[in-house]
Amino acid sequence: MRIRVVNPNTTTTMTAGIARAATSVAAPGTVVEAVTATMGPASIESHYDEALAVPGLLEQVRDGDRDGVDAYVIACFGDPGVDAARELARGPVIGIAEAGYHAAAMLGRRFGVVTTLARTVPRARELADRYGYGARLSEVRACEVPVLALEDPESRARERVVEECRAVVAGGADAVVLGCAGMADLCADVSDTVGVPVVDGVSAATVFTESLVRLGLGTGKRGEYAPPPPKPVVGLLASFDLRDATDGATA
Ligand code: 2AL
Repeated sequence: MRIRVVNPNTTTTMTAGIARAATSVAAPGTVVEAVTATMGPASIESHYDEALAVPGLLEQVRDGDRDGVDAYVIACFGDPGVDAARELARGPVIGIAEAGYHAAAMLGRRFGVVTTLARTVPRARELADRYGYGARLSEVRACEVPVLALEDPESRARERVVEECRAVVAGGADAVVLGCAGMADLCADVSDTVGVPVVDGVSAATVFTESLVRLGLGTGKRGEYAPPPPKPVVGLLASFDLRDATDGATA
């Protein structure tokens, strides 16, 4: 089984951490392909960044489906482009917020999230509503460490994440979801320190996609997630024209 874990930001050191997390939980025989978007922002911490990250991640899904990839993880906590990716993929596509929330909701009554910058808090809440977990989400707290600074020991990221996780637990949460793919490496250590289940969405999404493939289940292709209607795409995005791929027409 091939699972493509897409880092939709363009920072390869972050992809390496994502690959470690995904590989460490994958079953023997599962091939985890961690890939980095070839275009887009270095990190994703605004709606603008999210929008710019979507073409790069769709390229990875489009090419993966052509090459026989079985399932996809979108490894950014804003779950950018997940619906569009589902239109391109036959297999399952799971975002890491989606996976983290589903896992946390099965581990306790209420869960909280610790994200990077405060400006990403509303997006984390919006996604909880979207996935049906609004009433189970106790709070979303920000550690105020920018995404790429998570890798910098001088940012004291681990301490800041632990501090915010403790505050989430003090607020009544039974479990905590880490709100950034760049926190995956911290997860086991933070969980031991904080004393409640701490969920890394990258690992959760990896095993969820793996399970769905093992069950023989893929994205439903009859309605909303059917392949997008082919049409001309021009300008910088011309390579995203799907007409060659779908009906052999030329541009
Ligand atoms: C993220 C993430 O997971 N990857 C990224 O570049 N930004 N999330 C976040 N809350 O900042």
